[in-house]
Amino acid sequence: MTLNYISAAEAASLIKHGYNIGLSGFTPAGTAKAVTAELAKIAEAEHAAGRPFQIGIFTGASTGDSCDGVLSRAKAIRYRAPYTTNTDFRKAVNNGEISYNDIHLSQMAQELRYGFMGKVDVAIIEACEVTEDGKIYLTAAGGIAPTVCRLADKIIVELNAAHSKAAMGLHDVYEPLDPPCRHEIPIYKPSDRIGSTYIQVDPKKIVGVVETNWPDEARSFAASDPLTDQIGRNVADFLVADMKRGIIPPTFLPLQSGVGNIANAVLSALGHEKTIPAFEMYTEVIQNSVIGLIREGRIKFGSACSLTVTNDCLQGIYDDMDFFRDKLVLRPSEISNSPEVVRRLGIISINTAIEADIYGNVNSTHIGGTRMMNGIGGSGDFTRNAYISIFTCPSVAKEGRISAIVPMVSHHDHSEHDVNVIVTEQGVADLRGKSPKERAQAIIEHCVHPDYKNILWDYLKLTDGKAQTPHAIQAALGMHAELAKSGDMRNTDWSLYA
Ligand code: 0RQ
Repeated sequence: MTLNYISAAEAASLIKHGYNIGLSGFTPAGTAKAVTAELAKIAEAEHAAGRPFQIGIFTGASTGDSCDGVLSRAKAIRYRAPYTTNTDFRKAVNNGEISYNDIHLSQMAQELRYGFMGKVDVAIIEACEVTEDGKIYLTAAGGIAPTVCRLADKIIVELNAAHSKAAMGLHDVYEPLDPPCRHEIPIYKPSDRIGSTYIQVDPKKIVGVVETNWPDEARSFAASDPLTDQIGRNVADFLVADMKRGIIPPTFLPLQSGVGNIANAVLSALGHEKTIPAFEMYTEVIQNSVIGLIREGRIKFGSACSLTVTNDCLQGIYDDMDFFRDKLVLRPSEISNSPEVVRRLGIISINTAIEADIYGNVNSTHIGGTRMMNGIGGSGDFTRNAYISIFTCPSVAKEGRISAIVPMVSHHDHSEHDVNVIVTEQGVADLRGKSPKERAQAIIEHCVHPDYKNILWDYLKLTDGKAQTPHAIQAALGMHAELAKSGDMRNTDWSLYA
C-alpha cells in the first residue's frame, strides 16, 4: 500500500471535537509533536468561532510543550492520563479545568485495552521509519504505542528526521495478552528481548504520514549541588553496607531510578562507588548520567521505556549505535514497569518523595494535600514490587519553611507497607523489619532537619504512645495547617492541640 504523505495541519484536521487521541512517547522523548501543535491552532479557531473543541489524551507519561503545553493553553484538553510535568497543564488541572486521571504507568496500556477510559479514535505515533506494509519503527520511547496503534481506528505517523534510523533496532515491542489468557512476561534478566523491533499495524489504518524534523523537548536538569551529592552519597553508602552484609548479592541487583537531579546525583554516586560492581538498570527512564556510566563500563546494560536525555546525548547514542546496540533496549511502559518483572528481577528502586511521614508513608504527587504536582509516574510500579524500595528527598523545602518529614502525609501514594528506606541529606532511615513506632524513631533520628527534630519528637508526646501507629488525630496535619497560616512549619505550636 502506498503511504499517504500529508501536512501536520491536514493530519490535525482529522481529529474532531470529543475524540480521544493516543500518543507515542514517554516523557518528552518520542512524543508526537507536529500534529498536536497544529491541533491547538484548530482548537483556538473553533473557540474563537464560539464552538466547543476539546479532546482526551492517552499517552505513556509526560509529553513536551508541543503537546501538553500548547493544548492546555488552548483549553483543548478535556481529559488526560497519565503522568505529566507541564506547568500550564498543572495550572489548568489545579484550576479544575481538566479531568486528570493519574494512574500507575504500567497500567495505562492495559486499562485502555480493558475499556476503562473509552475509545482511542486516532493514534499519533512518532517514528524514525515506516514501511508500506505497516511496520512502524519508534524513536526514543516505547510508551503505550503498540496498544494505541492496535486500538485506534486511524493512525497518523510523524516521521521525524531528527531521530536517526539508527534507532530502528533499539526497541523490543511486546504486548501481553489480557486476562484470563495472560502468560508470564518472559524476561529473566534486564537484557532479555522478547518481542520485535517494530510495531506491525494494518497499513490501511495509516491515514497519513507527516514528515517532520523536530528534536525531542527533553528538560535539562539543574546541575548537582552539595545537597543532592550528599543524598547520592548516603544512598551509595547504604547500598554498599547492604552488599557487605550479604543482603544484596555480590553481583549487585538491577536498579530503577526516577527522573531529576537527585536521581542523577544518586546514579553518579553509585557509578563512582568502586566497591559496587558494574550493574544493570531495569528502569523506566534513562537519563544522561546512565549513558555516561555505560560509556565508562560502570553500567553493563540499560532496559528502559525512554531515552530522556538531552539532544546532544541522544545524537551521541545514535552516532555510536555499534557500541550501544547490545547495551540498551527500549520497551513499552507496561513491560519496562511490569510489577511481575520488577519482583522477579529483584529491583532496587530509588524515587523522589515530596514528603514522607514519621511512619514511612510517602506523598509523591500532591502539594499541601490538594494541588497536583506531576503524578505518581512509575514510582508505585517499582516501589511496591522492589527488592529494596528507597525514597529520597531533601529534608526541607522552600528555604527551610517546609519539613519534608511530617507527622502524617497530606496525600498518600506509597504506604508504610511498601517503603523500605528513606534518605535525606541528613542520613538514612532503614525501615525494614521495623514496627511503626520503631520506624518513627529511625526517621526522626536520621532524616529530619535539625530545625524540625524537636517539633516531631514533641508531636509524638501528644499521642498516647501505645497504639500500633500512635497519632494525635487533631494535630496530625498541624504542621501543614501552620504552613497555610504563617507560611512556615517551624512556627508549629502543639499547645493548640494539647
Ligand atoms: O518547587 O518547583 O517551586 O521549585 O516541589 O521539587 O525538589 O525540585 O524535586 O523536581 O525532583 O521533583 C516528587 C515532584 C520531585 C518528582 C517530585 C517543591 C519544591 C519544588 C519540586 P519549585 P524538587 P523534583 C520517574 C518516577 C513522582 C513520580 C515519580 C515526581 C518542587 O520526583 O514527580 O517518582 N515524582 N516517577 O520546592 C511543598 C513539600 C515540597 C514542596 C518539594 N514538602 N511541600 N512543596 N516541594 N517538597 C518518572 C516517571 O515516572 C516518568
